[in-house]
Amino acid sequence: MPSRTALITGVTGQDGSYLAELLLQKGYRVFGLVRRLSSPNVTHLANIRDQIEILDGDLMDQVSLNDAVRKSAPDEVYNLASQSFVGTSFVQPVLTGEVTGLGVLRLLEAVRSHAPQARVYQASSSEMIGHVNQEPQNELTPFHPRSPYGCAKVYAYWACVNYREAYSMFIANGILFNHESPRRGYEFVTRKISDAVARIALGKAKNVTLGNLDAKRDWGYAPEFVELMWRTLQHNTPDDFVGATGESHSVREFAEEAFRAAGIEDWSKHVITDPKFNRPAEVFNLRGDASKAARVLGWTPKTRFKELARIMVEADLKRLRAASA
Ligand code: NAP
Ligand code: G4F
Repeated sequence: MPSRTALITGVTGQDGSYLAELLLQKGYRVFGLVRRLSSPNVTHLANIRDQIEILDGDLMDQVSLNDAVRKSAPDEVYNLASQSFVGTSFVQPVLTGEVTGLGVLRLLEAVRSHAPQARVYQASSSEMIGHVNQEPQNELTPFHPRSPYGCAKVYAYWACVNYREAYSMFIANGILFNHESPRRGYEFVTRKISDAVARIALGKAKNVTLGNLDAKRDWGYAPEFVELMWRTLQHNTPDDFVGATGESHSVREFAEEAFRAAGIEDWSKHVITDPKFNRPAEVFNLRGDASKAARVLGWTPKTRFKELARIMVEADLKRLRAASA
């Protein structure tokens, strides 16, 4: 098969960088859309920077999206760019709506005009499900978003379904439950904990301050989720798939497991709570049912909860030790 071309938005992020690595291994020509920042944020691309082609662009800017799609002439487009932090979406709701919601429509328009045959993957979120009324949650669970981020993702999800139906484009949504890794941003709770645990274990910090310890999430391992994204676009018809592990654990349990991974048994001595980290509306409990992805795409996540906490803590210990060597 001749090599295929992919355009990844959000290539500098956690998922984008893992996906770029996966597609390069599969022989793809990979273009990455990168927005202009005063200091380039390419840490996660260090190992593959010379193998991918960077295009300047921003989900806020239609012209740059048109150009990026035209220049890359992609067979597959993976839209992983977004303002992805739920907490910030309460502080910057309009920006979140512009980027995470309307930005997707801009990209769809760019693809419709310049590469209508391209297959499109939209990284939708379990935050769309939000306030759950069903356990576990699958592709048919109704949406009840609880944040401006969740609302923006619902808009984007339906824009994708609409363009699929209206223009017969190949557009697929991944309804992705939380997935983490050593490349997770430091503001997300798992990485905040793994980084703090490593600092505490190395004597560089004493405590970590968190919000709601009772919130429960279905936490998977990001490199396995980008495999699901790829498989979704190889399927013969465009369809929407949940990505999840089927296991749900509280923030408290993650902290407990992370401290244990660093050899600290009494985790509660090091965890402080502060309501300033609580959200105006919380998603209390998520647990996904990814049986459709298993049945149709042959995708099943392997890394379980304890292993994930261990991977993240060990990576942060290694990073901090190297930094102080
Ligand atoms: P991430 O690490 O926060 O990466 C977000 C990416 O979006 C970064 O590359 C960022 O670029 C880029 N971006 C932000 N604003 C942009 C704009 N205006 N124009 C162009 N690019 C922009 O997120 P992630 O965890 O990899 O998640 C990937 C996607 O999956 C996101 O859409 C997220 O909402 C969705 N999702 C994630 C999860 C999860 O648990 N990780 C679950 C469900 C859905 P900079 O480097 O310049 O900031
Ligand atoms: O790690 P979080 O910030 O992730 P959240 O809100 O679940 O969103 C992530 O997963 C979504 C998929 O469901 C993605 F769409 C989204 O882009 C992002 O990747 O918070 C997880 C939970 C929340 O209930 C939060 O209230 O942890 C709770 N939490 C408790 N203390 C905290 C903290 N969250 C953060 N970030 N920081 C805390 O100190």
